[in-house]
Amino acid sequence: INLRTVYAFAREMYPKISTEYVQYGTAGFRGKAEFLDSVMFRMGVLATLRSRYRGGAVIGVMITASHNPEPDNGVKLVDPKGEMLDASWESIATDLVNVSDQELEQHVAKIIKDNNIDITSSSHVFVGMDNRYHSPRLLKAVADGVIALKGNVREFGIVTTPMLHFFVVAANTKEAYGKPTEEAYYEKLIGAFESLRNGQLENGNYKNNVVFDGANGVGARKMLQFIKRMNKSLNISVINQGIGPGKINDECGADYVKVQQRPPISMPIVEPFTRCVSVDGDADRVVYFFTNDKGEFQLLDGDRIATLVAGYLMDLVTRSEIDLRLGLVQTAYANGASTDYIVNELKFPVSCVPTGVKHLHHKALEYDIGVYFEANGHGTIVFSDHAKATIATASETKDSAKTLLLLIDLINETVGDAISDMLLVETILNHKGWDVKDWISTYNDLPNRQLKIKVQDRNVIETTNAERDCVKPEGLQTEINKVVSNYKRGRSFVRPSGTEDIVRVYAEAATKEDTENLAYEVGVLVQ
Ligand code: NG1
Ligand code: ZN
Repeated sequence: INLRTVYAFAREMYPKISTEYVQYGTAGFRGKAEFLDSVMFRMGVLATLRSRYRGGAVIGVMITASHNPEPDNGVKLVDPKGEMLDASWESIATDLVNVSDQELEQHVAKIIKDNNIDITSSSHVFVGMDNRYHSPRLLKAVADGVIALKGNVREFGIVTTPMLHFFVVAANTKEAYGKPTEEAYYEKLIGAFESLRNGQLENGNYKNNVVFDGANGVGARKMLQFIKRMNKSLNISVINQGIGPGKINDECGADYVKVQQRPPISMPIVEPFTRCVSVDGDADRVVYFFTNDKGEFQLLDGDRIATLVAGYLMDLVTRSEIDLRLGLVQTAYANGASTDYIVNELKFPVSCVPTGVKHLHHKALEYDIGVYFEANGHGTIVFSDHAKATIATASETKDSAKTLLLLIDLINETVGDAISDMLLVETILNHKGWDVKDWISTYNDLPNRQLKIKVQDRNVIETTNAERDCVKPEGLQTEINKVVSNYKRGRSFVRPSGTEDIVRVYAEAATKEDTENLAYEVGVLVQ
Protein backbone atom coordinates (compact mmCIF):
# COMPACT_ATOMS: atom_id res chain seq x y z
CA ILE A 1 0.00 0.00 0.00
CA ASN A 2 1.36 3.32 -1.05
CA LEU A 3 0.79 5.99 1.56
CA ARG A 4 1.25 8.61 -1.16
CA THR A 5 -2.33 7.81 -2.14
CA VAL A 6 -3.52 9.04 1.23
CA TYR A 7 -1.79 12.33 0.74
CA ALA A 8 -3.01 12.64 -2.85
CA PHE A 9 -6.62 12.00 -1.80
CA ALA A 10 -6.32 14.48 1.00
CA ARG A 11 -4.78 17.20 -1.13
CA GLU A 12 -7.06 16.77 -4.11
CA MET A 13 -10.37 16.08 -2.42
CA TYR A 14 -10.29 16.71 1.30
CA PRO A 15 -7.82 19.51 1.99
CA LYS A 16 -7.67 20.77 5.54
CA ILE A 17 -9.21 24.23 5.42
CA SER A 18 -9.03 25.16 9.08
CA THR A 19 -6.06 25.20 11.42
CA GLU A 20 -8.19 25.44 14.52
CA TYR A 21 -7.20 22.71 16.99
CA VAL A 22 -9.92 20.10 17.36
CA GLN A 23 -10.18 17.35 19.94
CA TYR A 24 -11.75 13.90 19.99
CA GLY A 25 -14.13 14.52 22.91
CA THR A 26 -16.90 12.64 24.70
CA ALA A 27 -18.80 12.36 21.43
CA GLY A 28 -15.92 12.23 18.95
CA PHE A 29 -15.41 15.28 16.73
CA ARG A 30 -18.21 17.84 16.46
CA GLY A 31 -18.42 21.12 14.59
CA LYS A 32 -19.87 23.07 11.68
CA ALA A 33 -20.30 20.67 8.77
CA GLU A 34 -18.33 22.78 6.28
CA PHE A 35 -15.10 22.21 8.23
CA LEU A 36 -15.48 18.48 8.65
CA ASP A 37 -14.55 17.00 5.26
CA SER A 38 -10.89 16.51 6.09
CA VAL A 39 -11.78 15.24 9.56
CA MET A 40 -14.08 12.62 8.03
CA PHE A 41 -11.52 11.52 5.45
CA ARG A 42 -8.93 11.05 8.17
CA MET A 43 -11.38 9.15 10.39
CA GLY A 44 -11.91 6.74 7.50
CA VAL A 45 -8.15 6.26 7.45
CA LEU A 46 -8.04 5.80 11.22
CA ALA A 47 -10.94 3.32 11.32
CA THR A 48 -9.10 1.18 8.75
CA LEU A 49 -5.92 1.27 10.79
CA ARG A 50 -7.88 0.44 13.95
CA SER A 51 -9.54 -2.52 12.21
CA ARG A 52 -6.17 -3.87 11.13
CA TYR A 53 -4.82 -3.26 14.63
CA ARG A 54 -7.74 -5.33 15.99
CA GLY A 55 -7.01 -8.24 13.67
CA GLY A 56 -9.53 -7.30 10.99
CA ALA A 57 -12.52 -6.89 13.32
CA VAL A 58 -15.27 -4.53 12.14
CA ILE A 59 -14.93 -0.93 13.32
CA GLY A 60 -17.88 1.46 13.06
CA VAL A 61 -17.95 5.09 12.00
CA MET A 62 -21.08 7.10 12.80
CA ILE A 63 -21.67 10.49 11.22
CA THR A 64 -23.95 12.59 13.39
CA ALA A 65 -24.08 15.62 15.66
CA SER A 66 -26.76 13.98 17.80
CA HIS A 67 -28.81 16.65 19.61
CA ASN A 68 -26.88 19.61 18.16
CA PRO A 69 -28.43 21.97 15.59
CA GLU A 70 -28.79 21.09 11.93
CA PRO A 71 -25.72 22.98 10.57
CA ASP A 72 -23.46 20.90 12.86
CA ASN A 73 -22.17 17.44 12.19
CA GLY A 74 -19.76 15.06 13.83
CA VAL A 75 -18.11 11.68 13.78
CA LYS A 76 -17.47 8.96 16.32
CA LEU A 77 -15.78 5.60 16.07
CA VAL A 78 -17.23 2.35 17.40
CA ASP A 79 -14.93 -0.40 18.68
CA PRO A 80 -15.47 -4.12 17.90
CA LYS A 81 -17.68 -4.94 20.89
CA GLY A 82 -19.89 -1.95 20.15
CA GLU A 83 -18.29 0.27 22.75
CA MET A 84 -16.90 3.76 22.16
CA LEU A 85 -13.39 4.03 20.73
CA ASP A 86 -10.79 3.01 23.32
CA ALA A 87 -9.48 6.03 25.26
CA SER A 88 -5.88 5.28 24.23
CA TRP A 89 -6.83 5.88 20.57
CA GLU A 90 -8.65 9.15 21.21
CA SER A 91 -5.35 11.01 21.30
CA ILE A 92 -4.21 9.21 18.15
CA ALA A 93 -7.41 10.46 16.50
CA THR A 94 -6.84 13.99 17.77
CA ASP A 95 -3.25 14.09 16.48
CA LEU A 96 -4.19 12.65 13.10
CA VAL A 97 -6.90 15.24 12.54
CA ASN A 98 -4.68 18.16 13.51
CA VAL A 99 -1.61 17.52 11.32
CA SER A 100 -1.30 19.47 8.07
CA ASP A 101 -1.92 17.83 4.68
CA GLN A 102 1.82 17.88 4.04
CA GLU A 103 2.54 16.00 7.26
CA LEU A 104 -0.25 13.49 6.74
CA GLU A 105 1.64 10.78 4.89
CA GLN A 106 4.44 10.68 7.44
CA HIS A 107 2.04 10.86 10.32
CA VAL A 108 0.06 7.85 9.08
CA ALA A 109 3.35 5.96 8.65
CA LYS A 110 4.16 6.78 12.27
CA ILE A 111 0.83 5.48 13.57
CA ILE A 112 1.42 2.26 11.63
CA LYS A 113 4.91 1.87 13.06
CA ASP A 114 4.07 2.87 16.65
CA ASN A 115 1.21 0.40 16.80
CA ASN A 116 2.87 -2.38 14.88
CA ILE A 117 0.05 -2.52 12.33
CA ASP A 118 0.26 -4.97 9.44
CA ILE A 119 -0.85 -2.64 6.67
CA THR A 120 -1.41 -5.51 4.22
CA SER A 121 -3.86 -7.36 6.47
CA SER A 122 -7.61 -7.21 5.89
CA SER A 123 -9.84 -4.56 7.43
CA HIS A 124 -13.57 -3.85 7.71
CA VAL A 125 -15.31 -0.55 8.38
CA PHE A 126 -19.07 0.00 8.74
CA VAL A 127 -20.34 3.55 8.15
CA GLY A 128 -23.70 5.04 9.06
CA MET A 129 -25.11 8.56 9.12
CA ASP A 130 -28.01 10.61 10.42
CA ASN A 131 -30.32 12.50 8.03
CA ARG A 132 -28.59 15.89 8.06
CA TYR A 133 -28.33 17.21 4.49
CA HIS A 134 -24.52 17.24 4.60
CA SER A 135 -24.19 13.72 5.99
CA PRO A 136 -24.01 11.96 2.57
CA ARG A 137 -21.13 14.19 1.50
CA LEU A 138 -19.29 13.47 4.74
CA LEU A 139 -20.01 9.76 4.47
CA LYS A 140 -18.28 9.71 1.11
CA ALA A 141 -15.25 11.34 2.70
CA VAL A 142 -15.07 8.58 5.33
CA ALA A 143 -15.44 5.90 2.66
CA ASP A 144 -12.66 7.49 0.61
CA GLY A 145 -10.42 7.42 3.70
CA VAL A 146 -10.97 3.68 3.90
CA ILE A 147 -10.39 3.22 0.16
CA ALA A 148 -7.18 5.25 0.28
CA LEU A 149 -5.78 2.48 2.50
CA LYS A 150 -7.37 -0.29 0.40
CA GLY A 151 -9.72 -1.32 3.18
CA ASN A 152 -13.25 -2.73 2.96
CA VAL A 153 -16.10 -0.38 3.65
CA ARG A 154 -19.79 -1.13 4.02
CA GLU A 155 -22.20 1.79 3.90
CA PHE A 156 -25.44 1.48 5.86
CA GLY A 157 -26.85 4.84 4.81
CA ILE A 158 -29.22 6.54 7.20
CA VAL A 159 -29.35 4.68 10.51
CA THR A 160 -29.58 5.58 14.19
CA THR A 161 -26.38 5.60 16.22
CA PRO A 162 -27.48 2.55 18.25
CA MET A 163 -28.32 0.66 15.05
CA LEU A 164 -24.76 1.13 13.82
CA HIS A 165 -23.45 -0.13 17.18
CA PHE A 166 -25.74 -3.14 16.79
CA PHE A 167 -24.40 -3.91 13.30
CA VAL A 168 -20.80 -3.72 14.50
CA VAL A 169 -21.39 -6.11 17.40
CA ALA A 170 -23.49 -8.43 15.28
CA ALA A 171 -20.79 -8.68 12.61
CA ASN A 172 -18.05 -9.29 15.16
CA THR A 173 -19.85 -11.81 17.35
CA LYS A 174 -21.54 -13.69 14.51
CA GLU A 175 -24.51 -15.84 15.59
CA ALA A 176 -24.66 -14.60 19.21
CA TYR A 177 -26.31 -11.30 18.30
CA GLY A 178 -28.07 -11.86 15.00
CA LYS A 179 -27.18 -10.64 11.51
CA PRO A 180 -25.73 -7.16 10.91
CA THR A 181 -28.77 -5.95 8.99
CA GLU A 182 -31.56 -3.49 9.56
CA GLU A 183 -34.12 -6.27 9.23
CA ALA A 184 -32.38 -8.37 11.90
CA TYR A 185 -32.38 -5.38 14.23
CA TYR A 186 -36.13 -4.82 13.85
CA GLU A 187 -36.79 -8.53 14.21
CA LYS A 188 -34.80 -8.84 17.42
CA LEU A 189 -36.42 -5.90 19.15
CA ILE A 190 -39.96 -6.42 17.92
CA GLY A 191 -39.76 -10.16 18.55
CA ALA A 192 -38.77 -9.63 22.19
CA PHE A 193 -41.27 -6.78 22.67
CA GLU A 194 -44.21 -8.76 21.34
CA SER A 195 -43.29 -11.88 23.32
CA LEU A 196 -43.13 -9.77 26.47
CA ARG A 197 -46.57 -8.34 25.73
CA ASN A 198 -47.90 -11.82 25.09
CA GLY A 199 -51.11 -10.48 23.60
CA GLN A 200 -51.90 -8.34 26.65
CA LEU A 201 -52.02 -4.88 25.08
CA GLU A 202 -53.74 -3.02 27.89
CA ASN A 203 -53.51 -3.67 31.61
CA GLY A 204 -54.92 -1.72 34.55
CA ASN A 205 -54.19 1.96 34.01
CA TYR A 206 -51.90 1.22 31.08
CA LYS A 207 -53.30 2.29 27.70
CA ASN A 208 -51.73 1.17 24.47
CA ASN A 209 -51.02 4.58 22.85
CA VAL A 210 -48.00 6.87 22.67
CA VAL A 211 -47.05 10.00 20.79
CA PHE A 212 -43.50 9.79 19.45
CA ASP A 213 -41.50 12.97 18.75
CA GLY A 214 -38.77 11.99 16.27
CA ALA A 215 -36.90 15.35 16.49
CA ASN A 216 -37.04 15.52 12.66
CA GLY A 217 -34.20 13.03 12.81
CA VAL A 218 -33.42 9.48 11.85
CA GLY A 219 -35.35 8.15 14.86
CA ALA A 220 -38.61 9.24 13.20
CA ARG A 221 -37.87 7.31 9.99
CA LYS A 222 -36.88 4.21 11.86
CA MET A 223 -39.92 4.39 14.10
CA LEU A 224 -42.10 4.37 10.97
CA GLN A 225 -40.30 1.18 9.95
CA PHE A 226 -40.98 -0.33 13.37
CA ILE A 227 -44.66 0.51 13.07
CA LYS A 228 -44.88 -1.23 9.69
CA ARG A 229 -43.47 -4.40 11.18
CA MET A 230 -45.34 -4.44 14.50
CA ASN A 231 -48.60 -6.35 14.86
CA LYS A 232 -50.42 -3.37 16.33
CA SER A 233 -48.79 -4.28 19.63
CA LEU A 234 -48.40 -0.55 20.33
CA ASN A 235 -50.23 2.39 18.72
CA ILE A 236 -47.57 4.97 17.99
CA SER A 237 -48.27 8.30 16.34
CA VAL A 238 -45.12 9.93 15.04
CA ILE A 239 -44.65 13.70 15.05
CA ASN A 240 -41.62 15.66 13.81
CA GLN A 241 -40.99 13.06 11.14
CA GLY A 242 -38.40 15.11 9.30
CA ILE A 243 -40.54 15.83 6.27
CA GLY A 244 -41.48 19.44 5.64
CA PRO A 245 -39.77 22.55 6.94
CA GLY A 246 -38.89 21.30 10.44
CA LYS A 247 -35.17 21.20 11.19
CA ILE A 248 -33.46 18.47 13.15
CA ASN A 249 -33.67 19.06 16.94
CA ASP A 250 -35.18 22.49 16.33
CA GLU A 251 -37.75 23.21 19.05
CA CYS A 252 -38.35 19.49 19.36
CA GLY A 253 -36.60 16.32 20.44
CA ALA A 254 -35.26 14.99 23.73
CA ASP A 255 -32.71 17.73 24.42
CA TYR A 256 -35.20 20.54 23.85
CA VAL A 257 -37.89 18.90 25.95
CA LYS A 258 -35.48 18.08 28.80
CA VAL A 259 -33.58 21.37 28.96
CA GLN A 260 -36.47 23.73 28.15
CA GLN A 261 -38.89 21.65 30.22
CA ARG A 262 -41.70 22.03 27.72
CA PRO A 263 -43.30 19.97 24.92
CA PRO A 264 -42.07 20.31 21.33
CA ILE A 265 -43.46 23.43 19.64
CA SER A 266 -45.36 21.34 17.11
CA MET A 267 -47.10 19.24 19.75
CA PRO A 268 -50.69 18.44 18.70
CA ILE A 269 -53.46 18.69 21.24
CA VAL A 270 -53.85 15.39 23.03
CA GLU A 271 -55.82 14.13 26.01
CA PRO A 272 -54.28 15.01 29.39
CA PHE A 273 -51.94 12.28 30.66
CA THR A 274 -51.19 10.92 27.17
CA ARG A 275 -47.72 9.34 27.18
CA CYS A 276 -45.39 11.28 24.90
CA VAL A 277 -41.84 10.30 24.00
CA SER A 278 -39.06 12.47 22.61
CA VAL A 279 -35.82 11.16 21.15
CA ASP A 280 -32.80 13.14 19.93
CA GLY A 281 -31.44 13.57 16.39
CA ASP A 282 -29.62 10.23 16.24
CA ALA A 283 -32.04 8.35 18.53
CA ASP A 284 -29.77 7.37 21.37
CA ARG A 285 -31.57 9.48 23.98
CA VAL A 286 -35.16 9.28 25.14
CA VAL A 287 -37.36 11.15 27.61
CA TYR A 288 -41.08 10.88 28.37
CA PHE A 289 -43.43 13.74 29.11
CA PHE A 290 -47.13 14.50 29.47
CA THR A 291 -49.51 17.32 30.26
CA ASN A 292 -51.76 16.93 33.29
CA ASP A 293 -55.40 17.99 33.63
CA LYS A 294 -54.31 21.49 34.68
CA GLY A 295 -52.38 21.82 31.44
CA GLU A 296 -49.02 21.59 33.24
CA PHE A 297 -46.04 20.01 31.55
CA GLN A 298 -44.54 17.05 33.39
CA LEU A 299 -41.21 15.45 32.51
CA LEU A 300 -40.14 11.84 32.99
CA ASP A 301 -36.44 11.96 32.19
CA GLY A 302 -33.52 9.55 32.22
CA ASP A 303 -33.55 9.39 36.03
CA ARG A 304 -37.19 8.30 35.94
CA ILE A 305 -36.46 5.64 33.36
CA ALA A 306 -33.48 4.41 35.39
CA THR A 307 -35.49 4.11 38.60
CA LEU A 308 -38.40 2.42 36.82
CA VAL A 309 -36.10 -0.12 35.18
CA ALA A 310 -33.99 -0.71 38.30
CA GLY A 311 -37.03 -1.34 40.50
CA TYR A 312 -38.54 -3.71 37.96
CA LEU A 313 -35.34 -5.70 37.42
CA MET A 314 -34.79 -6.03 41.14
CA ASP A 315 -38.30 -7.34 41.54
CA LEU A 316 -37.79 -9.95 38.80
CA VAL A 317 -34.43 -11.04 40.22
CA THR A 318 -35.94 -11.45 43.70
CA ARG A 319 -38.89 -13.43 42.36
CA SER A 320 -36.52 -15.64 40.36
CA GLU A 321 -34.66 -16.47 43.61
CA ILE A 322 -31.29 -15.82 42.02
CA ASP A 323 -28.39 -14.01 43.56
CA LEU A 324 -27.06 -11.25 41.32
CA ARG A 325 -25.38 -7.94 42.15
CA LEU A 326 -27.45 -5.07 40.80
CA GLY A 327 -26.27 -1.48 40.60
CA LEU A 328 -27.25 1.86 39.15
CA VAL A 329 -24.94 4.48 37.71
CA GLN A 330 -25.75 8.19 37.48
CA THR A 331 -23.96 11.48 36.90
CA ALA A 332 -24.03 14.73 38.86
CA TYR A 333 -26.97 15.84 36.65
CA ALA A 334 -29.23 13.20 38.23
CA ASN A 335 -32.02 14.83 40.19
CA GLY A 336 -31.28 14.64 43.92
CA ALA A 337 -34.76 13.28 44.56
CA SER A 338 -34.10 10.34 42.22
CA THR A 339 -30.92 9.45 44.07
CA ASP A 340 -32.73 9.62 47.43
CA TYR A 341 -35.48 7.38 46.08
CA ILE A 342 -33.02 4.79 44.78
CA VAL A 343 -31.01 4.72 47.99
CA ASN A 344 -33.83 4.95 50.53
CA GLU A 345 -36.79 3.26 48.84
CA LEU A 346 -35.36 0.85 46.30
CA LYS A 347 -32.27 0.21 48.46
CA PHE A 348 -30.23 -0.12 45.31
CA PRO A 349 -26.47 0.58 45.21
CA VAL A 350 -25.79 3.83 43.31
CA SER A 351 -22.59 5.35 42.02
CA CYS A 352 -21.87 8.71 40.44
CA VAL A 353 -19.39 9.12 37.58
CA PRO A 354 -18.35 11.97 35.22
CA THR A 355 -20.61 12.96 32.30
CA GLY A 356 -20.40 10.91 29.09
CA VAL A 357 -21.81 7.43 28.55
CA LYS A 358 -18.44 5.78 28.29
CA HIS A 359 -17.86 6.52 32.00
CA LEU A 360 -21.29 5.21 32.92
CA HIS A 361 -20.96 2.13 30.75
CA HIS A 362 -17.57 1.29 32.21
CA LYS A 363 -18.85 1.56 35.80
CA ALA A 364 -22.01 -0.43 35.02
CA LEU A 365 -19.87 -3.37 33.86
CA GLU A 366 -18.77 -3.83 37.50
CA TYR A 367 -22.20 -5.23 38.36
CA ASP A 368 -23.98 -8.42 37.27
CA ILE A 369 -26.81 -6.17 36.12
CA GLY A 370 -25.74 -2.56 35.69
CA VAL A 371 -28.39 0.07 34.93
CA TYR A 372 -27.05 3.40 33.74
CA PHE A 373 -28.77 6.54 32.53
CA GLU A 374 -27.83 10.18 32.16
CA ALA A 375 -30.61 12.54 33.23
CA ASN A 376 -30.94 13.56 29.56
CA GLY A 377 -32.17 10.06 28.68
CA HIS A 378 -29.03 8.42 27.38
CA GLY A 379 -28.51 4.99 28.87
CA THR A 380 -29.02 1.25 28.87
CA ILE A 381 -28.60 -1.89 30.96
CA VAL A 382 -25.67 -4.29 30.82
CA PHE A 383 -25.73 -7.94 31.92
CA SER A 384 -22.58 -9.88 32.79
CA ASP A 385 -22.02 -13.34 31.30
CA HIS A 386 -22.58 -14.74 34.78
CA ALA A 387 -25.93 -12.94 34.98
CA LYS A 388 -27.01 -14.24 31.58
CA ALA A 389 -26.10 -17.82 32.45
CA THR A 390 -27.82 -17.64 35.86
CA ILE A 391 -30.98 -16.16 34.33
CA ALA A 392 -31.02 -18.77 31.56
CA THR A 393 -30.85 -21.62 34.08
CA ALA A 394 -33.54 -20.09 36.29
CA SER A 395 -35.80 -19.53 33.28
CA GLU A 396 -36.34 -23.29 33.06
CA THR A 397 -38.44 -23.15 36.21
CA LYS A 398 -39.39 -19.52 36.90
CA ASP A 399 -41.60 -17.25 34.78
CA SER A 400 -39.94 -14.14 36.19
CA ALA A 401 -36.59 -15.39 34.88
CA LYS A 402 -38.18 -16.06 31.49
CA THR A 403 -39.24 -12.44 31.45
CA LEU A 404 -35.68 -11.38 32.31
CA LEU A 405 -34.36 -13.45 29.43
CA LEU A 406 -36.69 -11.71 26.98
CA LEU A 407 -35.76 -8.30 28.42
CA ILE A 408 -32.10 -9.02 27.62
CA ASP A 409 -33.14 -9.45 23.97
CA LEU A 410 -35.13 -6.24 24.01
CA ILE A 411 -32.24 -4.19 25.38
CA ASN A 412 -29.49 -2.86 23.12
CA GLU A 413 -26.66 -3.51 25.58
CA THR A 414 -23.95 -1.87 23.50
CA VAL A 415 -25.14 1.68 23.91
CA GLY A 416 -28.19 3.76 24.81
CA ASP A 417 -30.88 3.13 22.20
CA ALA A 418 -33.90 5.43 22.35
CA ILE A 419 -36.26 3.04 20.59
CA SER A 420 -35.17 -0.03 22.55
CA ASP A 421 -35.35 1.98 25.80
CA MET A 422 -38.84 3.18 24.90
CA LEU A 423 -40.04 -0.36 24.19
CA LEU A 424 -38.56 -1.38 27.55
CA VAL A 425 -40.43 1.37 29.40
CA GLU A 426 -43.65 0.44 27.58
CA THR A 427 -43.14 -3.19 28.61
CA ILE A 428 -42.62 -2.34 32.27
CA LEU A 429 -45.56 0.07 32.46
CA ASN A 430 -47.74 -2.54 30.77
CA HIS A 431 -46.65 -5.29 33.17
CA LYS A 432 -47.22 -3.01 36.17
CA GLY A 433 -50.53 -1.69 34.82
CA TRP A 434 -49.23 1.85 35.27
CA ASP A 435 -50.06 5.11 33.54
CA VAL A 436 -47.86 8.21 33.73
CA LYS A 437 -49.59 9.30 36.96
CA ASP A 438 -48.54 6.09 38.69
CA TRP A 439 -45.04 6.41 37.31
CA ILE A 440 -44.48 10.04 38.29
CA SER A 441 -45.88 9.54 41.79
CA THR A 442 -42.93 7.33 42.83
CA TYR A 443 -41.04 10.48 43.91
CA ASN A 444 -41.14 14.26 43.42
CA ASP A 445 -38.38 15.76 41.29
CA LEU A 446 -36.60 18.74 42.78
CA PRO A 447 -36.99 21.79 40.54
CA ASN A 448 -33.81 22.11 38.50
CA ARG A 449 -32.22 24.42 35.98
CA GLN A 450 -29.32 24.28 33.53
CA LEU A 451 -27.53 27.36 32.20
CA LYS A 452 -24.96 27.70 29.45
CA ILE A 453 -22.31 30.33 30.16
CA LYS A 454 -20.02 31.64 27.43
CA VAL A 455 -16.51 32.21 28.76
CA GLN A 456 -13.18 32.95 27.16
CA ASP A 457 -11.59 29.62 27.94
CA ARG A 458 -13.87 26.99 29.38
CA ASN A 459 -10.91 24.81 30.29
CA VAL A 460 -9.86 27.08 33.15
CA ILE A 461 -12.50 25.15 35.07
CA GLU A 462 -11.31 21.82 36.39
CA THR A 463 -13.41 19.47 38.47
CA THR A 464 -13.08 16.42 40.71
CA ASN A 465 -15.39 14.03 42.60
CA ALA A 466 -17.35 13.06 39.47
CA GLU A 467 -17.49 16.75 38.44
CA ARG A 468 -19.32 17.78 41.61
CA ASP A 469 -16.45 19.89 42.96
CA CYS A 470 -14.44 22.52 41.23
CA VAL A 471 -10.68 22.51 41.92
CA LYS A 472 -9.78 25.31 39.50
CA PRO A 473 -9.95 28.30 39.44
CA GLU A 474 -8.95 28.32 43.06
CA GLY A 475 -11.60 29.60 45.45
CA LEU A 476 -14.55 29.17 43.08
CA GLN A 477 -15.88 26.10 44.86
CA THR A 478 -15.79 27.88 48.25
CA GLU A 479 -17.89 30.66 46.76
CA ILE A 480 -20.31 28.19 45.19
CA ASN A 481 -20.66 26.41 48.54
CA LYS A 482 -21.42 29.70 50.26
CA VAL A 483 -24.19 30.50 47.77
CA VAL A 484 -25.62 26.98 47.89
CA SER A 485 -25.80 27.00 51.69
CA ASN A 486 -28.44 29.74 51.52
CA TYR A 487 -30.91 27.47 49.72
CA LYS A 488 -33.02 24.69 51.18
CA ARG A 489 -32.09 21.40 49.47
CA GLY A 490 -29.76 23.45 47.29
CA ARG A 491 -27.18 21.75 45.07
CA SER A 492 -25.20 23.26 42.24
CA PHE A 493 -22.08 22.52 40.24
CA VAL A 494 -20.25 23.84 37.18
CA ARG A 495 -18.20 22.07 34.53
CA PRO A 496 -16.86 22.77 31.06
CA SER A 497 -18.95 21.10 28.33
CA GLY A 498 -17.18 18.40 26.35
CA THR A 499 -19.25 19.05 23.23
CA GLU A 500 -19.86 22.82 23.13
CA ASP A 501 -17.69 25.84 23.80
CA ILE A 502 -19.49 26.75 27.02
CA VAL A 503 -19.52 26.14 30.77
CA ARG A 504 -22.60 24.39 32.12
CA VAL A 505 -24.22 25.39 35.40
CA TYR A 506 -26.60 22.98 37.11
CA ALA A 507 -28.78 23.96 40.06
CA GLU A 508 -31.56 22.35 42.04
CA ALA A 509 -33.40 23.49 45.16
CA ALA A 510 -36.64 23.06 47.09
CA THR A 511 -38.66 25.57 45.02
CA LYS A 512 -38.66 26.71 41.41
CA GLU A 513 -37.92 30.28 42.39
CA ASP A 514 -34.98 29.24 44.57
CA THR A 515 -33.65 27.11 41.74
CA GLU A 516 -33.72 30.02 39.29
CA ASN A 517 -31.98 32.28 41.79
CA LEU A 518 -29.37 29.69 42.69
CA ALA A 519 -28.55 28.99 39.03
CA TYR A 520 -28.28 32.71 38.36
CA GLU A 521 -26.03 33.36 41.37
CA VAL A 522 -23.68 30.52 40.50
CA GLY A 523 -23.69 31.63 36.86
CA VAL A 524 -22.50 35.06 37.95
CA LEU A 525 -19.62 33.48 39.87
CA VAL A 526 -18.48 31.67 36.72
CA GLN A 527 -18.61 34.67 34.38
P1 NG1 B 1 -21.45 17.97 27.55
O1 NG1 B 1 -21.54 18.95 26.44
O2 NG1 B 1 -20.04 17.52 27.89
O3 NG1 B 1 -22.21 18.40 28.76
C1 NG1 B 1 -23.42 16.51 26.51
C2 NG1 B 1 -24.33 15.90 27.55
C3 NG1 B 1 -23.78 14.54 27.94
C4 NG1 B 1 -23.59 13.63 26.72
C5 NG1 B 1 -22.77 14.38 25.67
C6 NG1 B 1 -22.60 13.60 24.39
C7 NG1 B 1 -25.55 17.01 29.37
C8 NG1 B 1 -25.48 17.89 30.56
N1 NG1 B 1 -24.39 16.74 28.75
O4 NG1 B 1 -22.15 16.62 27.06
O5 NG1 B 1 -24.62 13.94 28.88
O6 NG1 B 1 -24.83 13.22 26.21
O7 NG1 B 1 -23.35 15.66 25.37
O8 NG1 B 1 -23.66 13.69 23.50
O9 NG1 B 1 -26.64 16.57 29.01
ZN1 ZN C 1 -27.62 11.42 20.49
